[in-house]
Amino acid sequence: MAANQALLVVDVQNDFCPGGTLAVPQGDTVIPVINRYLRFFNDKELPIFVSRDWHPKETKHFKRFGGIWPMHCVQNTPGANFHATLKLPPEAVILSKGMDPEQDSYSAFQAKDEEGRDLKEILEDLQVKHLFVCGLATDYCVKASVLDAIKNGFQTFLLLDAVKGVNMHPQDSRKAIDEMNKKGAKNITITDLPEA
Ligand code: VGL
Ligand code: ZN
Repeated sequence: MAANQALLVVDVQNDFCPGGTLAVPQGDTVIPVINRYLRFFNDKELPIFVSRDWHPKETKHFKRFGGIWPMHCVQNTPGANFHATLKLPPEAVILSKGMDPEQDSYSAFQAKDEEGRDLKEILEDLQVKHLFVCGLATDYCVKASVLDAIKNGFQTFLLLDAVKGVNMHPQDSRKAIDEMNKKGAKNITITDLPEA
């Protein structure tokens, strides 16, 4: 693999896993596969980004304040922690999003690192050209992140065996994948990686 590739792991947080307040059905079942991608990229010293939903207690994103979602991923609560079985290497860059109480922000391209830099800036700095995306949820944050990656000119790969959707309507994930593919995302699975 060429050096201009990076991995983006979207929102693998307790509240999106079984037992959480906005559980993605079987959301935790993709974590072992995500860990294999993490190991693969880390072994090759390729950059790894992990986004997290990081909401204030009061935000228009939540039902109580006019949005569509139950409370989830409130800053500094256990629900906002990365799932305990996710094996994040210390080099992984954490990007937080959803802090603005006035708006929904689903895309990791709306997220910022500790220094306030956004994903696009960092990827361009590192001369990343190919972005590999996995995580939760297929039909929301993964979709928004993949579509933004394409818009921003990155060749974008959807890691099909390492995503799961909310499926408020039963076909939502299927439709999201179709839309990502139509816009140019390529589907791959772990066996497509060399020597994975
Ligand atoms: C997400 C719904 C609400 C996600 C975040 O990470 O996909 N979904 N907030
Ligand atoms: Zn959210």
